Amino acid sequence: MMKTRVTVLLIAALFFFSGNGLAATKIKLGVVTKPGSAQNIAAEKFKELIEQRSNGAFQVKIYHSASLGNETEILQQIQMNTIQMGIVTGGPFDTFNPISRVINYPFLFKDNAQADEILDGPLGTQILKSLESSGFKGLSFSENGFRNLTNNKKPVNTPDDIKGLKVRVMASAIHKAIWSALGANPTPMPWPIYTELEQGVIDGQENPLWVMEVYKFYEIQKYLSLTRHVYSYHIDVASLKWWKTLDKKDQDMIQKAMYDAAVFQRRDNRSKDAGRLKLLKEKGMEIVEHPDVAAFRAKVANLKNMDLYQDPEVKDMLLKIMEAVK
Ligand code: EAX
Repeated sequence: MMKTRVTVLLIAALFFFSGNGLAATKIKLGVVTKPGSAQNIAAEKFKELIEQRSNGAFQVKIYHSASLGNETEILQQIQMNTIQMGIVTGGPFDTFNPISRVINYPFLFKDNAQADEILDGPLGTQILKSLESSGFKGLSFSENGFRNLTNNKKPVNTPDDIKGLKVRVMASAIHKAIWSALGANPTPMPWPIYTELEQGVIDGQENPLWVMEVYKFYEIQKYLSLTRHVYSYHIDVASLKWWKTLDKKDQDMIQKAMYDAAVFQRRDNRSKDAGRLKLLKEKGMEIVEHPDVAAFRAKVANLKNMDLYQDPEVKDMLLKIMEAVK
C-alpha cells in the first residue's frame, strides 16, 4: 500500500519537476517549404533537440508549406512575435536588412568549407547580431546550398545562352541585380513556383539540387547548369520581442539547439548532392556540369560598386568577407 503511494508521489513529483506539469512554452516556427526540404530538416531537428533538452518545457509546432504565408510574410510575423521562430532563405531578408546581401554576393564562397568558416566565425556572428536592428534575433545559419540554374529553353554554358531568358528570382534586390547583370530577364516571385514553371510564365529558375528533387522540377525543366553562383543560406531566427522575454538559460539552450540542428542539416544536405545529380540525370534532365563560370563571374564583377552595397556597414562587411576568403 505504502509503496504504491510513494511511487505515485514520486511520479507526480517527476512530472512536475520535469516541466511537464507546468504550462509548456509553445514556439510557432514558420518555413515556406514542404517536409523533406532543407528548411524542414533543420526545423525538425531543432524541434527534436529543444523538446528533449528542455524536458518538454519548450514545445515547437512547425508550420510548413507556406501555411503562414510566404517568406516575407513569415518574417513580418516574426517581427511582431505572432510567430516566434523561422528558418528563412537568405533572399527575402534583403528587404528587412541589407546586411543579408553580403552573403548573397555572387561567387563569394568557393566551397562549403569556406562558407562554414565565415558564417560560423566572427563575421557571421556580426551579421546575425546586426539583424537585431530589424527586430530579429539571428541564431545561426543553416543552408539551402549552392544555387544552380535550370530552364526549359536550352543548355546554358555561357552568359550568352541566358540572354532574354525569363528567370524567376527570390524577392531580393541583389538576386534581381545578379540576373540582370548576367543578361537574363529576372522576375521576382515568392515561393512556390511550380505552376509558373509548368505554365511557362517563366522559363527558368535557380536553386540548389535538393529543390529539383523534392519539388520534382525534373518533370517541368529540361536543362540544368551547375553554375553555383550563390551560396544560399537560411537564417535561423527568433522574434527579438519574444527573445527578450526569455531568461538567459533558456536563450542559451535555444541558441545551442538551433546551432546543432543547423550543423546537422548542412551535413545532411551535402551528403545527398551526388545522389541527387544522379537522380536528375536518370529523370532525363540534360546537365551542363562545367559551365563557363569565369565568364559568369566577369559579368557580375562590378556588383559591389552598385548602390545596393553602398551602405557603409554593408560595404564594410562585404569587403571583410572578400578579404577573408581570398
Ligand atoms: O528553398 O525561394 C527560393 O528560391 C528558395 O530557395 C526557397 O526557399 C526554396
